[in-house]
Amino acid sequence: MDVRKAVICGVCPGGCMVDVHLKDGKLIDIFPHKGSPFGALCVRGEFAKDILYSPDRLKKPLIRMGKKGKGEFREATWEEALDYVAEGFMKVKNEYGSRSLMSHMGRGGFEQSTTDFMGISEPRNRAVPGFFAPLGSPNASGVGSICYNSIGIFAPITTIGLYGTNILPDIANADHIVVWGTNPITNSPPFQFRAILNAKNKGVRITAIDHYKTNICKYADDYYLVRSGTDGALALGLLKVIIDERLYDQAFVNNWTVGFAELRDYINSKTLEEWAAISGLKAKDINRLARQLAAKEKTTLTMYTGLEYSNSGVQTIRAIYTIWALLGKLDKPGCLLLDSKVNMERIKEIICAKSAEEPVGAKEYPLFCELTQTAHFLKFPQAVLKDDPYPIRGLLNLGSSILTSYPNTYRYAEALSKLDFFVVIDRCFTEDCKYADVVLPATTYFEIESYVFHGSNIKKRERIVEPLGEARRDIFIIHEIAKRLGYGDNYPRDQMGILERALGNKELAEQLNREGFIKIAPPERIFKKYEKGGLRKDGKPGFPTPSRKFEIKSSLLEKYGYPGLPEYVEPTESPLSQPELTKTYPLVLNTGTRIMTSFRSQFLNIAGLLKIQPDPLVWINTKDAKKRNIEDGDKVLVKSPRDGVEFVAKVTDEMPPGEVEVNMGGGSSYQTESWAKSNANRLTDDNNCDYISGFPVLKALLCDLEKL
Ligand SMILES: Nc1nc2c(c(=O)[nH]1)N[C@H]1C(S)=C(S)[C@@H](COP(=O)(O)OP(=O)(O)OC[C@H]3O[C@@H](n4cnc5c(=O)[nH]c(N)nc54)[C@H](O)[C@@H]3O)O[C@H]1N2
Ligand SMILES: Nc1nc2c(c(=O)[nH]1)N[C@H]1C(S)=C(S)[C@@H](COP(=O)(O)OP(=O)(O)OC[C@H]3O[C@@H](n4cnc5c(=O)[nH]c(N)nc54)[C@H](O)[C@@H]3O)O[C@H]1N2
Ligand code: SF4
Ligand SMILES: [Mo]
Repeated sequence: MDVRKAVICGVCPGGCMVDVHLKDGKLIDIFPHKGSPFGALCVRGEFAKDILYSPDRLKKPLIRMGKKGKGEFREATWEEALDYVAEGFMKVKNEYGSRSLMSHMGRGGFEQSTTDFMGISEPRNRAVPGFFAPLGSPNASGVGSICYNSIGIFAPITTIGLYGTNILPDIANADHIVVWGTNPITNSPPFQFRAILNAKNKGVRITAIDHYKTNICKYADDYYLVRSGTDGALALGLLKVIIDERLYDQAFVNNWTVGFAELRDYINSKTLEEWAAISGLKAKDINRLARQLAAKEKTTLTMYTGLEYSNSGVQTIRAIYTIWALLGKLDKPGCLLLDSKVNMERIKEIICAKSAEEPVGAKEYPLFCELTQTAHFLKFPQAVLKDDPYPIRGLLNLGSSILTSYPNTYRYAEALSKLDFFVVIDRCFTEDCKYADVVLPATTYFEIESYVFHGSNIKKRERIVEPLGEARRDIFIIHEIAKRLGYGDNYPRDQMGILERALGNKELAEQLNREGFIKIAPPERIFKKYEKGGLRKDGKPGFPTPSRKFEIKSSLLEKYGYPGLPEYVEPTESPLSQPELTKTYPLVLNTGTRIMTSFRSQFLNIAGLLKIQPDPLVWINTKDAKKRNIEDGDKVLVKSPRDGVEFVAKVTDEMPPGEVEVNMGGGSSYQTESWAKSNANRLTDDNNCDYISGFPVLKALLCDLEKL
């Protein structure tokens, strides 16, 4: 038995440190590496060997033989497949122009080096600004069209001037932790939950805000259940109490904010009872929560996807930041810490043409395209099917299962089927692959050497096993395609090249390669930097916004024609906005809360994990179920105005009356039968989006249930 200690888990990008047992070069078992704060193992990690050796893994390049959608392919050599890929894309370029080429990267591109060299969701100065940029296409896109950017870019940049990654909950020093629209228990990696657990053991108060009683609600001292998609109204109700009761930090408001008076006027357009009624809470609960937020000096906040998928998700998140600002809880110990990250140097010149064209989606979501410098993938179908704003004809998709992840599956399937040339790089034969011209097999992280960041430290990722079949590392596949298109040098071609470019210099790269670990002491923490300088590039005091203030009223949003204040918008498909439709679809449909056993569409073919949760579930309240004659474990049809999809009922009072929650991720034929037929995104709508981010409203729609 070969035992390897303190290596990085290779199942997901989480970066947990584990010990592995190997025999004859094969992974046998995996354990958490005790003693390290990053030594964790989630339930999926426990099934690492089944995931690594899953018979569903792609092992050879495939070239399509039959009609699109049929799934008939032949195996090819890498040389043949890569030449064919380059030819296919060049043909599209020659026929329709460079702008007709698009790239898209999903969750499967989150291995650190893939993200660093292909990543686009945040301006990183190591990455090429889009795979087809050197040919002159502005159309790089990614899963940031549907995840993270509202919380990571749009809300924080328009309010505080920083990226979300630079606004950190100081969980270790807090007296009160608010967990809002996120579930650190199921969401992996498990580090944040551990920190919360430690805090709880020290007696720190935990408050959770969700749309149903999740397991983090059960851990919390208090929890509040809102009607899906209405957190904006709750936040404004809290702000009303904070302002009416003068709980705010007067000096901070005077010196460091713009828009306070306008916000107060806007909030007073409704009574507290009215704000409360919209969100499904009582005025006295909002009053109590506001007082609790103000009471403790060290109140911190963690929030995420539960807030991103409503019609005003960006404004909701801005309203929540405003609560912390008014309470004077920014950049103080135990509160929300602010950082200004210094980008690493770029050591390699990137070949890149600046396109004169606007990317797809710039017309509808100009701020999205400006701040991310990418195309909006929600507008991909219309570009293919309607040539709007111009035709997209070629797509390179790395690590995304588009047909299970994007709303209105049929429309995306139609778009994929109409492409002239479509290439998929994945580990499994997803539903998307059926429409591909070429499918290229990617390695798991167990099969590659790389690096991960643990706080400010850098750890080398060791190769644990040799690549399966002919699978190759993503960034090398990308290098090979780029080489054939004339710009291979944009991407590293070997391990040292990766490390040198990633770390910004040769010495660090050699050190990491030699020692496996580089400790970099974080800079000494300075608090209240808005008073002293340290947040802005010019070194002056203030926030890095145009006004130098915390912008309750955002000048950037106004510049783009959006309301500057964090105004509330009722979900456009809700019992309040559509009473007629509600007669046919009386339940609020929420989709996609994380489950521990899957990772979006992934692992729904792994027997051990499926034992824990075999079927895709729809959670429904006991009374709502009884009305429909539904019992726990029944097969039911979930019907939305778009389609009907089969799920298995979980009848429980943990789901409040009037709300349901369905699991997402199903819909690929390599998954087990019950998941393969249950694609939640057949129920969702690609035309119902947050007006700023263009994120689809995946968590505030209408539906009904029928027993099958
Ligand atoms: N209705 C509804 N829809 C949703 C959501 C929701 O809550 N509700 N959530 C949204 C969110 S938050 C997100 S992030 C998106 C996720 O959208 P996707 O990015 O499509 O996420 P996954 O389903 O995880 O698909 C990842 C794909 O990458 C492959 N893969 C994994 N690792 C690698 C790798 O190292 N290399 C390569 N080449 N491929 C790899 C996997 O096999 C899988 O096919 O879905 C969104 N869609
Ligand atoms: N095990 C596992 N881990 C994952 C993933 C996975 O698929 N599986 N996906 C990864 C991805 S792509 C992402 S983006 C992150 C996301 O990480 P999280 O955002 O933490 O994901 P969830 O656990 O779904 O937590 C979202 C919470 O918001 C709640 N919620 C839904 N609608 C509303 C609402 O209207 N208001 C409020 N207040 N709450 C609401 C949901 O019930 C849920 O409890 O997790 C990552 N980690
Ligand atoms: S979260 Fe789970 S699967 Fe991901 S790296 Fe950590 S242990 Fe592995
Ligand atoms: Mo996500």
